[in-house]
Amino acid sequence: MKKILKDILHSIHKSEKLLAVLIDPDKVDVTYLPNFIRDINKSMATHIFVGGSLVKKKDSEKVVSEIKKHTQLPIILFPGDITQITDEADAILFLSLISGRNPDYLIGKHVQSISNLKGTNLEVIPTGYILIENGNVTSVERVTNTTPIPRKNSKEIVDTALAGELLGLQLIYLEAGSGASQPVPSEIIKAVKKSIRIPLIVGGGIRSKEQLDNAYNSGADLVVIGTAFEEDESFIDNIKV
Ligand code: 1GP
Repeated sequence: MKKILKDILHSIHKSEKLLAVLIDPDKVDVTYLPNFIRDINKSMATHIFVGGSLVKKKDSEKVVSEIKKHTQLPIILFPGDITQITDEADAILFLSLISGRNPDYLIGKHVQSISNLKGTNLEVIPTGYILIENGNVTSVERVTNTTPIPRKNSKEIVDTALAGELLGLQLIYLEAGSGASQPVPSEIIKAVKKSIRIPLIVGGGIRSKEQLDNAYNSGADLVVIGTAFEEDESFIDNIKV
C-alpha cells in the first residue's frame, strides 16, 4: 500500500478527523493561490483535492504545480475527466460513480485513463462515488448523465456503499454535489458508516463549522469543502487551528 491511503487509515485509527479543501482549477485565480494556500497551511485542513467538472489538462497541471510550491499537504486529484490527470499531484481518486448506471463512469473512463496514468507516480485510490439527491440538479448529474439516489432511499444508499466495499473499492465518497443546497443528511452518514469498514468521505454543500462538525459526529472520516471557500474568503478563519 502506498503512503496516502495508508496515512488516512492511520489517522482514522487514531480517531483524527480529516479535512480536504477542494480547489477547482476552472474557478480559482492562480495569483490568489499563494496566500490561500498559506492560510490552508494554518488551518485544520489535512489534504488538498484538485478537480472540477470542466477543467482542461493544462489548467489542472498549472494549478497543482503552483499549490505544490506552497504546501507540504498531500495533493489528491479528484478528476471530473481523464484530461485532468497530471503527475504533479501525489494521488488520484479513481472514481467509480456507483450510484449511477452509466457504463462510461463505471468502467469506460477508467479504461481510457490507463494511457494517461501509465508512467506516472500517482497513487491510485479506488473510490466508490455515490451521488445523493439534494433538491437541485448538480453538475455531476448533468455531466455524467446519471440520476442521484433519493435521500429517502437510505437502504439503497447503504447497499450501494456496501456493494462498493465488496467490489474492493478502498474509499466511499457520499456526494451531495458541489454547491448543494443541503449537505448529505446525518442519518445517511450514520447508516453508511455503521455498515462499511473502509473510510468514509462526505462532501457537498458544507458551508459552516457546525455542518462540518455535524458530518464528523455522524461518522465522516474525511470531509471535503470547496464552494464555501470560493464564496467567502473569510471562511478559512472558521477552521483555523
Ligand atoms: C464537491 O464534495 C465536493 O464535489 C465539495 O462540495 O463545493 O459544495 O463544498 P462543495
